[in-house]
Amino acid sequence: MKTKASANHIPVLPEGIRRQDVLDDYYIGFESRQISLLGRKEVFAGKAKFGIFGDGKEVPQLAMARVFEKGDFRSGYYRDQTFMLAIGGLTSQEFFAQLYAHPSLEADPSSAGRQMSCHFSTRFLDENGDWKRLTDTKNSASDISPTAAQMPRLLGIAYASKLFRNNPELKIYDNFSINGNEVAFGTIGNASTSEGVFFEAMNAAGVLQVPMLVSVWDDEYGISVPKEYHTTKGSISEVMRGFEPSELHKGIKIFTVNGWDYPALIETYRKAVKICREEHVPVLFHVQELTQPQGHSTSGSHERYKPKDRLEWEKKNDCLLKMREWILQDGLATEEELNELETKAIETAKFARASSWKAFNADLKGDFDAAMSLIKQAIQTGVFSEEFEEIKAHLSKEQYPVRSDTLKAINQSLRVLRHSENELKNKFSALRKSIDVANMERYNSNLYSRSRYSAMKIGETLPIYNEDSPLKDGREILQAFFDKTFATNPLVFAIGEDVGRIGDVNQGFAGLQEKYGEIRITDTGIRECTIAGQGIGAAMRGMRPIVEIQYLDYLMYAIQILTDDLATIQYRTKGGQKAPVIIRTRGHRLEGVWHAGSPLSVIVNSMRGIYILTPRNMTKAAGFYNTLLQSDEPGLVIECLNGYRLKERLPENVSEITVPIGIPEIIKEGTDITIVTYGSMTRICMEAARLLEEVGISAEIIDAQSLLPFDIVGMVGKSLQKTNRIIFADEDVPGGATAYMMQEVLENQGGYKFLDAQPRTITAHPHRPAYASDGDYFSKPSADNVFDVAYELLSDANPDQYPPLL
Ligand SMILES: Cc1ncc(C[n+]2csc(CCOP(=O)(O)OP(=O)(O)O)c2C)c(N)n1
Ligand SMILES: [Mg+2]
Repeated sequence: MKTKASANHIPVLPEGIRRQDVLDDYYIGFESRQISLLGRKEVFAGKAKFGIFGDGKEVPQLAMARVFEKGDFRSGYYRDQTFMLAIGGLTSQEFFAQLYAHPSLEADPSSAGRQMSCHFSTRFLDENGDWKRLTDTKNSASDISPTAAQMPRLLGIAYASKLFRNNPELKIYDNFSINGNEVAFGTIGNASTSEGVFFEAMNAAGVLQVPMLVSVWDDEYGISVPKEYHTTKGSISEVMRGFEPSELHKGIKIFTVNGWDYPALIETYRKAVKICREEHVPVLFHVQELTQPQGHSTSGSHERYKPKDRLEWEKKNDCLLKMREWILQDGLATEEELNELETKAIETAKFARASSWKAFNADLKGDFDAAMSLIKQAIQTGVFSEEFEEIKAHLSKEQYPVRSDTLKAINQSLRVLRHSENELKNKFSALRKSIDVANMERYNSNLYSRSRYSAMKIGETLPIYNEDSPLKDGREILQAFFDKTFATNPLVFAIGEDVGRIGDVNQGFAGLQEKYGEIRITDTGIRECTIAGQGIGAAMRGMRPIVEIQYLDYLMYAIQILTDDLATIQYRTKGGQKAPVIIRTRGHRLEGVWHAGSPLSVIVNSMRGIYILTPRNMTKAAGFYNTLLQSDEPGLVIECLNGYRLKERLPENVSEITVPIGIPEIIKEGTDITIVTYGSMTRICMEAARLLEEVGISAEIIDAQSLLPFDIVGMVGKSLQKTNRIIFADEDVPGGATAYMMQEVLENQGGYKFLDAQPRTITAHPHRPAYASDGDYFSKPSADNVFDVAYELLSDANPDQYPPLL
């Protein structure tokens, strides 16, 4: 190997790349490798819990960073630390802070210690929750761990560029986009391309023709499983050939390049990004021959499963090593110069580790010292000194004490002092309370928006009617609302199956595509997961998407992305990113096994972080849509499938009404029993109340309206205090959302104190609903069922007045 440039050798560098650029890149790559090596050691030394790093993927990321411009977005996965270092979106200190789980935004701006190592993000929002100028920064959406789950939102990020380019009304939003020039860069591991959602997103990108550039880091493995188990023909670019553009059709452009070939990577990325940025042609960029020098993660060692020859090959073909060889061969630097540069990178990495560790521990120390000082004071009092010596010894023996160790010692102290009434106990108690408050902020805050746009801050604007307010079909109320919304807010767009040409299957968008154009109300393929993702990604760039899932039953296809990505965005970035997308769907009662679903427990329990709203009619639905649109938060609105043709009066102010979130409504007052329900069941319960009235039982019917959050004002508890009997009724499975509501009322609202009878639930049968009218009657709760349960409760209390029916 040549170690020195010969006097007349002219290195062949990609155009516009100077020698110093190459050396700067090599430096970043080498520093990145060092932090990976040190990171693994930190885990084995017990200073961090788990590590997954980007070693072996450095060189292609340096090349990708060279074509990544301000305003662009990354939506990737845990291997991308080199890229993040190269774009200035990460420092080595921050890398270690996240590895240690330092719960501070200053230390770990990606997640404030909430995410495991190498889950990156940049901050889109300022400390007030307002958008920053995203066109002035290099942006990264916040990573999540489920393989390929970066793909749905990636599609939406790319789709936003298309909207900004093609909708002239959006040109004013130059804080979000400059004429849609922004490229959405995706990264994904070779094995993760086997996930269905990868293909779903790629197909959608090909259909939509959006600037989405997906790099596949192919190291031929997915943990221990080699490529022949993952991918047909062992190559994702081969598999995708049919997506390539032809003379007749647009498609996805495919590039392949070896991951150790720095100049080829630079040139190929340039070509790829040009067509992607200028022409909005999606790209698959298959980077081959990559390695994993340290194996998959700190959980195991790859020597266990990789054959010897593969391990040997990986050593020789390490991309950084190959880059080094190329630098020397092309005479861009001497061996000595590279050694010097490497020594500096090693020192920088070590310094980063040391300073991060110091900062992490300095933050812990306050609580630790305060607890230790109280424990020592306790020992000095001579009372329980043996117990306190033990607590002290226990806490002192921790090599790297963390916050929970301190808290365990305080809690143990409080248990020892449980019978004492002295200053010391008060001090322990005060310390525990102050630490609890601080830790709530560190670990439990930001599930929802804390900005001034929080949906919880939006009050009620009631509908206004006059004598002439016309009676309309429910669908027409919605249509009138959406019409005004599209007219006044250019950021709003709607996508979904059948929403465009026919104005959705129930006509809520009827005529609106014709009026506002295909760019505003757009039909999509049948792909619920990426419909949701398309909304998530676009909302992360300032748009206000309404994404439609045709029937609630098919939300199942999108639940993964809603629960893993959308529901966690605010939390996992500690308020650094948001995606105020509205998911519109329709459910509850109609017909049969897959058009009458009401799986609210699945939804409520998987989507904390998203508002779950169940309006009983279309006026309420319009009010909820408006509340969400005025806020900066995501919500799922479930319209009643059987409500589109029911008559409602059209309010004068249909575009202004808002329904507050978390506030139920008493839709019928009563004194004997409280019945809490929502959605289509409200009409059933009202019918039951009429039947009950006939036999002299006065039922109070409460429409919860909003399940997440549920009754934040304690209205149900107050009703129970009056009636002393309660039924929770819905169409979910037994133990589903009725159990959730019951827990809210009996436990959180203290409702158990007011019960004079067993609290009851009325639900559907545990199976899916059978078809047709009888199928519905015998599967879902009817007014007869509600009557029976309410009557039984009254009969138990007063059999003379209410003799048993059966
Ligand atoms: C949905 C899901 N299934 C399984 C896992 C566990 N897992 C984490 S990484 C990984 C392998 C990914 O391999 P690849 O996509 O090739 O990326 P690489 O780690 O090789 O860069 C698996 C199975 C996961 N995170 N998510
Ligand atoms: Mg792999």
